[in-house]
Amino acid sequence: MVVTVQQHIQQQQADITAASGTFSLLLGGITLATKIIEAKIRTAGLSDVLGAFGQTNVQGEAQQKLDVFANNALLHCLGARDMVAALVSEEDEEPVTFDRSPDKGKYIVVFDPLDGSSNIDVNVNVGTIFSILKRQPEGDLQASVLQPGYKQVAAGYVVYGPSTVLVYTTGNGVHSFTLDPTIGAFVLTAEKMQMPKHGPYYSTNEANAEEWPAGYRTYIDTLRSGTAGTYSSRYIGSLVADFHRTLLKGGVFLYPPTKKQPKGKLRLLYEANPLAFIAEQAGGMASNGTGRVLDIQPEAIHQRTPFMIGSEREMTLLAEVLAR
Ligand code: P6P
Repeated sequence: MVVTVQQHIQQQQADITAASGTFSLLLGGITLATKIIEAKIRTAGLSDVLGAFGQTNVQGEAQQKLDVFANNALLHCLGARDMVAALVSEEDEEPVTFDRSPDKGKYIVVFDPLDGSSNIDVNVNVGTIFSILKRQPEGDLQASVLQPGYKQVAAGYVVYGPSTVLVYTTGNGVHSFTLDPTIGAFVLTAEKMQMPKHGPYYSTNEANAEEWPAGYRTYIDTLRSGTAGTYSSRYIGSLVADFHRTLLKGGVFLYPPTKKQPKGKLRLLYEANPLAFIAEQAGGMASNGTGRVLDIQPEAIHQRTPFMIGSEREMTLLAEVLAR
């Protein structure tokens, strides 16, 4: 008997808010949007959705047509759910808010609608990343958006690849689902996933190496030397795909600070935090080079962070090398 995401959520006992129908409905908005996105991606080459949209987003990046499509799908599917107080997207400068009372609008969803979209034209995996926060009783809505990652209620991603896989956690382990196109539902394929304590891959854009602080060059040189074990380099250039491999096979992904981007390239709220929550729930680790990603107090919704994430052994060695 297949188990869908909504059924799985309702089986979760760990967090009553996660098991409640409201939360299950909320996740249903995300799975619906990602199925709409998946259907468009699958036929991208056949319809006029490839290439640039002709505008830049708040990040100053050229929006791809599918970025806009994916963003609109999530805003539409989630905005219609009355438990949503606000939506924060990589594509929108400000949060989209809804005039709902705090007892109704209980959740804030933060998302990167289509991460790695520049790869879509060459048919490389892309993904949707999401993070769910509870609206705080005190303070304004902005204060509820800028919560540190350890306060996430849930986090997950969908990787659009040879198959479409959704991975999520509500703090009670990491679980994965595969989209079954014959029934149009994400079906449970793995529960309580564990990231290997060690893995044979390091994943980083080595073209930036001369711009990194020296400790990161020393670290990668150590992995390449064979003195810490045998490693291969794997870099897809699509965060969700590089992380999904790291979750399943182990190893380490790094996007260190560079001279051009001393605060890092990747975004804290809707890239680093959700993946860090998943990694820690699976026995892995996530760091900004000086501390735990999930402990960072956000100051702005689009702020960036240096981002290293992976297996216990590789992340422990990184901390040792950076501390020298
Ligand atoms: P670079 C894609 O544009 C992205 O935001 C992530 O998906 C990916 O990990 C990173 O940027 C790749 O950046 O500088 O190596 O091309």
